[in-house]
Amino acid sequence: MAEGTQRRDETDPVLVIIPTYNERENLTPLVQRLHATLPQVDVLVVDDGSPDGTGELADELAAADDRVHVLHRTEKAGLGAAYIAGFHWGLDRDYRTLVEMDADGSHAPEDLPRILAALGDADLVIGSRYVPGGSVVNWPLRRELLSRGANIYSRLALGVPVNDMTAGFRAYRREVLGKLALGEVASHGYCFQIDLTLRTDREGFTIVEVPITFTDREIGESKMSSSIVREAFVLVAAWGLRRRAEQLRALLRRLR
Ligand SMILES: Nc1nc2c(ncn2[C@@H]2O[C@H](COP(=O)(O)OP(=O)(O)OP(=O)(O)O)[C@@H](O)[C@H]2O)c(=O)[nH]1
Ligand SMILES: [Mg+2]
Repeated sequence: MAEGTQRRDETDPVLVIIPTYNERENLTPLVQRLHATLPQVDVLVVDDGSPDGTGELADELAAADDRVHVLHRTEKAGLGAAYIAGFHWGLDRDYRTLVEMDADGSHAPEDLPRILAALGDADLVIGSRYVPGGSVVNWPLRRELLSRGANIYSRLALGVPVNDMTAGFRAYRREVLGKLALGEVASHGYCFQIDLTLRTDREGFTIVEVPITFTDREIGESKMSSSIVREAFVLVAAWGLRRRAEQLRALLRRLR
């Protein structure tokens, strides 16, 4: 664990950030499941003006429950921008832990207590599909190969010792997000997760992976697209080259 960060206490306030775009049918059961598992956590829904009325539904949930909050954004600007806005919202308040979770039911709220417990010895805990005990349920082979391939590629290019860098179920200590230059983050799709993992590692924070069971969405449409895959491919290559150049420069300095 990085110096200056305090150990997590069970009573530390937790904010679960859920980005939504057309998740009307998924949101209510997910929030219910979450609060059945962890009654004390707060939820922030970050909705990008979903045409299906997810934002209005989130407002109804918030009106009925003090633990639920909503951030409305005007247009679909990608997962990354939604999370950055959610992080700022949480950092402006007194939350000590900020959690990322998809709205589509792929991330089981029942796995969250183990993720939070692991934060006792780490600065970032990633709910991982690709460590022993982790698994993926109901994904078409093509989708799983894409995800596994993206992770192998990222690990080789970046040299970060994390097996599931694209994972979107994770818990950050506030100190980590406070230290990262969030204003500089420009990645949008799942590349955002790789981007933040790399930045967290570069700052010397401790990253731990906890196995989770990831289940493919049953309702609603995936927002995965070829442009999201392209973005990750190009940006990871650029970051990898920069990281290798930094390592080479450090080695040359030592040899001199
Ligand atoms: N606010 C906001 N949320 C988004 C945006 N794109 C995706 N999301 C949400 O981010 C989460 C992950 O999106 P998914 O469509 O499930 O994408 P994915 O998990 O990469 O793809 P699948 O594996 O096919 O589910 C879901 O809760 C989406 O509703 C966006 O542009 N804005
Ligand atoms: Mg999904």
